[in-house]
Amino acid sequence: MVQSVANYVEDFMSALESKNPGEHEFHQAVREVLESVAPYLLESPHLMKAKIMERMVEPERVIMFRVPWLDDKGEVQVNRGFRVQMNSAIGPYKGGLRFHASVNLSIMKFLAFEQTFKNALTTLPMGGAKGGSDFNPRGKSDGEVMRFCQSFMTELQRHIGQDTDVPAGDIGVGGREIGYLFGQYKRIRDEWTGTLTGKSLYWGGSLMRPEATGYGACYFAEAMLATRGEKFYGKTVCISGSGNVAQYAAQKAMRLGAKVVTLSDSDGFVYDADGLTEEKLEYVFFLKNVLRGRIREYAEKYPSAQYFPHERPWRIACDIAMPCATQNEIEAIDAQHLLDGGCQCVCEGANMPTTPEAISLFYKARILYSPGKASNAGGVATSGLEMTQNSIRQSWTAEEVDAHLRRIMADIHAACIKYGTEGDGYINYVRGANIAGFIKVANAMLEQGIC
Ligand code: NDP
Ligand code: 2IT
Repeated sequence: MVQSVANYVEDFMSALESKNPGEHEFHQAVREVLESVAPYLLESPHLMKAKIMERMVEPERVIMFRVPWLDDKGEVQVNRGFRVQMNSAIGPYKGGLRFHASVNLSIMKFLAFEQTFKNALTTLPMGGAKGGSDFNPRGKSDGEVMRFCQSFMTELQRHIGQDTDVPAGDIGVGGREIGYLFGQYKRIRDEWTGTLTGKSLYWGGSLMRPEATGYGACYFAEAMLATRGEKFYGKTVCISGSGNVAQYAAQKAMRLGAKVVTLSDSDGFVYDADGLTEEKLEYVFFLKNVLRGRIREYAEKYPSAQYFPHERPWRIACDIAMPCATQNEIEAIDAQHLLDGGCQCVCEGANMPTTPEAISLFYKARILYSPGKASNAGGVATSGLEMTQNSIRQSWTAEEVDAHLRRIMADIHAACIKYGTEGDGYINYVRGANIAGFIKVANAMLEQGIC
């Protein structure tokens, strides 16, 4: 059995790799899911016969388009836009938009593939998609960002809709960008619907959506820690990133009594041995969301902090690590540093931030480790709650949304335990999340025939 699982995975992967050459992130994401679900698949002839896995790795639709816009100097700029509509078996396509210079088809496909299983885990009816552009918002004026968003939406609008595909934010796409995108969508389609989530509270957004990914990750980490009789209280936490997910992960971890000692951006990280406070975090919100500055400036303002350029925070000793920046930001060497520093729990806020080699080190060390598709699902889950509120033309209170979010994160944790608990009691959250998400999507696909 072990041999045939390995053979199956290798045969499948070599076919996938030759059909999708050079798409390394997509290969990585598929391999991780496949390794988890292969034993289950091989014992399910009906799924094998229906070629469920072969169908899951083929996006239902890939849209790639030109995004021309005028910069402040009056020069024409051209970017590439994407929307990968991966799977609509359990609901309309749903997933964020990423604006970052690194965006390419491989990254879009990996994110859309992950999103399909993540969305299934939320228990809400949402299919999987991802989109974005290689547009780099860094250093761009508000006017440039607006003109880019308008051009991007001029094409995207024909492919989306409240019952078809509902985009949201991701790296480089926050409240400002969602506003410009929504404005253009409304102008062209002449309709006011909840076609985007992450909207402002002034016009259809949900309370708690900005907080949801970071808070949800902390609720998930709380549940993981509880399996070992532990809590956030008194723990030291290293967080990477300083954007939406990192900011609210830091806020919730602090409010649960932990000491958050690092934040980062793509230029380096800050280490504050005294820990963040509410006042310091308020400054981070202002620095990153209003001034759109660099995390280096935190160390200039607070002498208790040191700035380390071109480095990641993982060599700082901590009990809990929360990677909240980007994919593959914890490599094997970083994982070893974390383990050497006594880290007991790695809870992913970002998508696929840990390389396979690093995951395997965590697994061997038997520490708590959760994949993003489980622990960062609170963001898209709250997007699902925003869709519901838009549909019924009502707004729920923060307490109501938070209660839903807590329940959803608890349910995802329970699903991981159900499908991921190993013989010795160790909870393999990767396997648990992959199998739970896969079963739901696979059954839905099966029941809908060959489509
Ligand atoms: P933001 O754009 O708000 O913040 C991203 C942060 O990560 C910034 O600090 C950014 O630094 C840093 N970063 C981005 N790219 C890199 C890189 N290549 N190397 C180092 N640092 C980098 O995005 P979010 O906080 O929304 O997203 C962070 C992660 O969480 C992503 O993986 C995203 O897919 C995931 N996620 C987001 C959800 C959401 O609701 N927003 C939901 C679930 C997952 P800089 O300012 O220098 O670019
Ligand atoms: O990766 C993610 O789950 C997100 N960027 C959020 C997607 C969403 O639709 O809210």
